Amino acid sequence: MDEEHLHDDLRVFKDRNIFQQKLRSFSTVYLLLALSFFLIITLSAVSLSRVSALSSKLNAVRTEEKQNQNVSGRDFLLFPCGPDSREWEYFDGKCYYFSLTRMSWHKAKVQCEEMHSQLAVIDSYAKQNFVMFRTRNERFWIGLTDENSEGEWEWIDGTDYKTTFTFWKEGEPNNSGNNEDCAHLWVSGQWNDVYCTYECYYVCEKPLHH
Ligand SMILES: [Ca+2]
Ligand SMILES: [Ca+2]
Repeated sequence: MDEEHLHDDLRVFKDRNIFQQKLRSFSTVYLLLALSFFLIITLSAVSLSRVSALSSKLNAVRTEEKQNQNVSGRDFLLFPCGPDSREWEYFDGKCYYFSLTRMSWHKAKVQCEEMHSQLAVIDSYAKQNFVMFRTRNERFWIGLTDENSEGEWEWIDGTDYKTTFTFWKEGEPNNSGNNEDCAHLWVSGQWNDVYCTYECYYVCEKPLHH
């Protein structure tokens, strides 16, 4: 072997060595890349599962809050006819509306109907008691009339007048001037008949779950 050959061999060996070194460093880089990729995937998976666990916890809390509001929430307990409205008051399974404006009996009847309710039908002392404390001696229409046949009083929802509670003022109904066919609450919540075009306040009622 001459010197030149030896030199060549040495160069090939060197080149090989360099190639192997490069290969090794490449592998290291790839290995590192793969490792970081794996790490990123794992971390993302962990954080994703944490986020979803958190959000499901949050949902559970929210549902619980809603349930609390429905079951024992002060708003719904105090205002079953609607916590966002001061117009309707709750009593014994129904919601009542006490008008702030005056109008004839027929207009009042329509007003109640437009609010998916009817003029109040007072069929018990408990209900009378509830209504009279809120009408405060003012005149308020109720759903009672003898328009169809003089002296034959009828509740607008078909409740039998003859067998149910009444609370007429003494001497009423008197059909004064032969023209009094609509009933309203008055002083001490007692009832009076007056002409139907008279303008006074009115009480509407509707079931709690309409
Ligand atoms: Ca009458
Ligand atoms: Ca009268």
